[in-house]
Amino acid sequence: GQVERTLVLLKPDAVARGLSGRVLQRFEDAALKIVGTKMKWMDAEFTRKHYADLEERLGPEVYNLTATFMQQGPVIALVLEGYDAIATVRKIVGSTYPDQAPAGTVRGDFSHMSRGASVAVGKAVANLIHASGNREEAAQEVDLWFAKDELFDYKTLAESYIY
Ligand code: YYY
Repeated sequence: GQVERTLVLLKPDAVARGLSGRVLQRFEDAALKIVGTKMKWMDAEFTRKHYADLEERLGPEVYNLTATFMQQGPVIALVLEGYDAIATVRKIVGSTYPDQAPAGTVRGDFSHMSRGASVAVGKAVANLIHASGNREEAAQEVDLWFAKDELFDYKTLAESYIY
């Protein structure tokens, strides 16, 4: 592994439910460093760019539900940096479907909605967080969401112990 940057979104359900602080705490506790952050209310065009491969991967129905879900309120975007940050964040976040996410993960601990429930009400699964899936995705997503001068280099106190 090595030091990586990854994009995380606190989705509209996380922001609206007032979970931002507690979720961010988990990332900070794992020595992930905030190197960029902003709030944004996504529109249809930006959602398309963010989820560029989703329609192809999961079909138009899932795409449309997810796009609607992402635009129902503002999101908080974060770029997190750390050792194996991409995999570490995914581990902290847990599986896409909250009922398959173990206790101890953000989705496992805070999500209300199982996959079955989301299908039953015809909505996207409300799973609180987006996190880049791999290096290529992370590079694309960080680039889409943040300009170079919105990302910061600095040392945390923990870094002087770890590295
Ligand atoms: O990377 P991750 O967010 O965990 O899953 P993706 O397969 O990229 O799907 C993106 C997003 O779409 C997911 O977080 C919820 C939504 N979604 C859904 O509502 N129902 C599905 N069957 C699949 C995905």
